[in-house]
Amino acid sequence: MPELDVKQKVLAANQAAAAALRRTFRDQRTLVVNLISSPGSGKTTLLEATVARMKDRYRLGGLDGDIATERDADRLRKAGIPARQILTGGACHLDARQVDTALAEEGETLRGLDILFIENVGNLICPTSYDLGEDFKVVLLSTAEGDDKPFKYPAIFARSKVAVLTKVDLLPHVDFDVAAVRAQVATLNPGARFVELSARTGEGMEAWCALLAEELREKRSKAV
Ligand SMILES: Nc1nc2c(ncn2[C@@H]2O[C@H](COP(=O)(O)OP(=O)(O)O)[C@@H](O)[C@H]2O)c(=O)[nH]1
Ligand SMILES: [Mg+2]
Repeated sequence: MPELDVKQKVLAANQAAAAALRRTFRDQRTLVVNLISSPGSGKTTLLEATVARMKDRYRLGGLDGDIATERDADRLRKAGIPARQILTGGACHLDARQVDTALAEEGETLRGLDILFIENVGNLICPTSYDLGEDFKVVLLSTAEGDDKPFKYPAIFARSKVAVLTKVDLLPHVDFDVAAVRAQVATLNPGARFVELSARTGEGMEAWCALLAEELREKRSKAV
């Protein structure tokens, strides 16, 4: 079978599994956020800071995709929420079946949450094509990574509802043109929300948490 056909079959199977997950999340009234970025952009740190601000008011949980180690799920558990690590067996992205299996194995603790965060495997390429049944994707870019990345990795910026610029506390120390990044994101995805924050100083965290709360409210107001 030609390689292209194989890839299309894999993606079609993933799409079916994602559609089933999306129905489950709708029935459970859970907002699901798929976080995607390069390794080290600050996904887990942002989740830790988010948990610290939101866990008293919302039931939160996490799934963490990685090639190796339980480190990220451990960090989220330490932050005070249920979390499960998914080891992908070398794959550079999570797929919907892995999410389904992890949720089934975890059982009650990740069921019926207000918000489920899925931290994808770190890179800006493979996770782009794999729907996980999420409500929306969030792409993160840190100020340490260079301000040319949206145009270099256009698909993920085009498909993410929210773009988060992380580590803004480092701006005085790096050459990074925030306006240029905003302009690239606006070109690729005119409707995208753009959030600038630092999980370290807390700057921008209120706006990020408010965005999540608003998305949850909106999902629930639409649910029948
Ligand atoms: N200065 C600064 N460092 C941060 C910030 N957020 C994360 N980091 C650091 O960036 C590194 C990678 O963060 P991590 O959350 O593990 O990234 P992940 O691989 O995307 O999950 C760690 O050393 C964090 O302490 C931030 O807002 N400011
Ligand atoms: Mg991480």
